[in-house]
Amino acid sequence: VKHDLDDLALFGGRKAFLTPLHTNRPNLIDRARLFDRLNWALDNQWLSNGGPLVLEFEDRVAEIAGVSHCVATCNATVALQLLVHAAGLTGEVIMPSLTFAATAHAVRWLGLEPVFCDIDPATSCLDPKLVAAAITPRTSAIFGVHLWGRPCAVDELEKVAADNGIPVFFDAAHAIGCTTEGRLIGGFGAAEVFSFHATKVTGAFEGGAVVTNDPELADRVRALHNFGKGLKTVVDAGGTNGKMSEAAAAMGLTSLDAFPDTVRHNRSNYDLYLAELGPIDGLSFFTHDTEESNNFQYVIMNVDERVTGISRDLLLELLKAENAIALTPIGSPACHQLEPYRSRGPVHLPHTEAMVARVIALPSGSSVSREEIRRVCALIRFAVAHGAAVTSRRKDTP
Ligand code: T4K
Repeated sequence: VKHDLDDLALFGGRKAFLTPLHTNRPNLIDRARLFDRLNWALDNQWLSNGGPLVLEFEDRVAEIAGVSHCVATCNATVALQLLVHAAGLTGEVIMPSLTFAATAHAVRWLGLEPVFCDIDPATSCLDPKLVAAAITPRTSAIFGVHLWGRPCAVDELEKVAADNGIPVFFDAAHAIGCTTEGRLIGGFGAAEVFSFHATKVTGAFEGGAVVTNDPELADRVRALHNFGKGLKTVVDAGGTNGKMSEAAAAMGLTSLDAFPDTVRHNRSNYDLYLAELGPIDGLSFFTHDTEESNNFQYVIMNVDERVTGISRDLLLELLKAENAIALTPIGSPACHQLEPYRSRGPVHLPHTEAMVARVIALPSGSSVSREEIRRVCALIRFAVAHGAAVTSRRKDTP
């Protein structure tokens, strides 16, 4: 408990947490089940190349996404690249700048140009009207991103794509188990991509998946992710190695087993944050429609410095000093503010820039307890209650 500014670790006081409380820690799984699966795979002596655990994982992911086809991959970045090849994209791809660099890098790596488009601040995802205005003869696709598990305006984006005769794909790295208007994320656009990185709601150590209802596209992705074996038509890329291993699938399946518990835990963390910090002037949260399903993996808080007297950056610094490792969330800084895109010419995206300057991702996930969250909230309450004083003392502290 902090009573005055001297108690803050930022100014030499004792840290609130002895060991770092990380944001995006891997969610808890049943280790015995994981080890059983790993032992089974070792006994089975089939460790990669479409083994039985990968096939089971693909079936389970397709079911969660409500689609007919799933191709599991080594990560989501490669899954995005596979889609670029499978769909024969060229030239420009329109996407938000407010996303993790992987979305843009996947396209850039293959020599295409990501064209960054501003968001609708209400959704924090692509603004379909701005997307329509950004289309040029060189545009070959739209990549929407369901950032922080908040679904894009899928119908509007699909309409813009159809009107222009190009496909739309969705980077759903954050959005497994989420719905929009009761429809599951996974079945929108030509295909969607999930990530099963360790920090995601469902982890496979590293992993990704392309999900789609288009059998031909699924076949092409499946062939491309295994050196092009079985390709029915010529694809410039030939093929790559984007396969998921049996070990990753063992972890992914065990993590999917835990998914309902993880979501329940995440929901309770999210409700607790809202109850503890929601009433504080100057702090607000991205909320989720209670009629929809969500995985609640990301708890994103906005800091309005004009009200709190403490900036987002200083609040992060203060929390980090206490070992309560909150982060600037995925998408902050935005892609157009990062190399190699920044040097390619100035782009001004006012809504994106305003949002990245004020958001914080708070520690959540099933490895974070309610008691830890209460302590994080107590720190934030103290920091905001003394916002101006903390700011002025920080200026005087070398
Ligand atoms: N599209 C979007 C919208 C994405 O967010 C991502 C990835 C992708 C596509 C591509 O997906 P993958 O190709 O990765 O499947 C991490 C992840 O590597 C990346 O998967 C994720 N998004 C991105 C947002 O975060 P870093 O470099 O920011 O992670 P790092 O090491 O700084 O860790 C972040 C936090 O997680 C820290 O608080 C520490 C904690 N952590 C991390 C790991 C790996 C743990 O507590 N345990 C761990 O094992 O990229």
